[in-house]
Amino acid sequence: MLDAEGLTRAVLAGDRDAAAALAAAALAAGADPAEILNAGLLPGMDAVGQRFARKELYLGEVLLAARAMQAGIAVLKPALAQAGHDAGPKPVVVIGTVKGDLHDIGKNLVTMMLEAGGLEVVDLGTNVSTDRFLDAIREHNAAVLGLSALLTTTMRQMRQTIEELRRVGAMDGVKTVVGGAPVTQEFADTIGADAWAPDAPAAVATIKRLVGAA
Ligand code: B12
Repeated sequence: MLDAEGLTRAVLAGDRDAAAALAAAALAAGADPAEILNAGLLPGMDAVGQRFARKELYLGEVLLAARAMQAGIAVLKPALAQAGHDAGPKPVVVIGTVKGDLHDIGKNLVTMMLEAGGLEVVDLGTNVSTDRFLDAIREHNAAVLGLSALLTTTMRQMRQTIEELRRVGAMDGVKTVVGGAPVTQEFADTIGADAWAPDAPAAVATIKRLVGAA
């Protein structure tokens, strides 16, 4: 059975063991992994964000909540990724959270869902410099570059990264997609990104459209 409220509470309480156990129990009972994520784990992180904004939580509590969320996601990962196993070469998406920014929960979700959607993803992690993006694009012959930013300050880094990669000629034939809570379509347009997506399912649809795989 899917105990969505229990999962939400586990994230809010920063209880890693409960988040993992409830996610595993829901999977074992046949619940849809996307439903476990969307109805159980994500509302917990939303509530954490709202309470942090109202100064009802300390940063340490947010970190614990993030760890609980990641423990739940780790349990779901194999089930979420199961769909992505067809044969043949897959377009490569290089993704990372831009320099100065350590938030990675949303980017990890996007990565997971892209893999589940049959794309190959090279995830560079967080605090990724333009040089590291450049090396990875070249090494893996990327079709798409995905940039994530959660801070209004690091959104600016997205522009710098895109401009620098274009300046050195690394972006010919490479599409850029940007995302993260403060990032909007309007911002994506102003920094010359090819696309923006508000969440992980939309990121999959958008990237598949860009690489002609939809
Ligand atoms: C968890 C969290 C943390 C954790 C991060 C843990 C981790 N491993 O990620 C910790 C505690 C470390 C942290 C630290 C900080 N944080 Co913080 N954090 C959050 C919080 C509560 C949740 C973020 C989250 O994970 N959301 C859940 C995920 C699933 O959503 P998401 O990231 O938006 O991702 C979805 C979409 O945006 C999209 N997406 C994401 N990336 C991409 C990429 C592409 C290519 C595409 C297409 C789509 C896409 O798809 C995702 C899935 O659906 C937010 C509040 C909030 N509501 O956003 C604050 C928040 C982002 N943090 C904030 C701040 C201020 C900080 C700190 C500066 C605090 C401090 N004083 O030190 C530090 C900065 C550290 C750093 N240098 O990065 C502020 C930012 C304010 C601002 N205007 O910039 C926020 C908004 C909180 C607030 N209300 O004040 N934080």
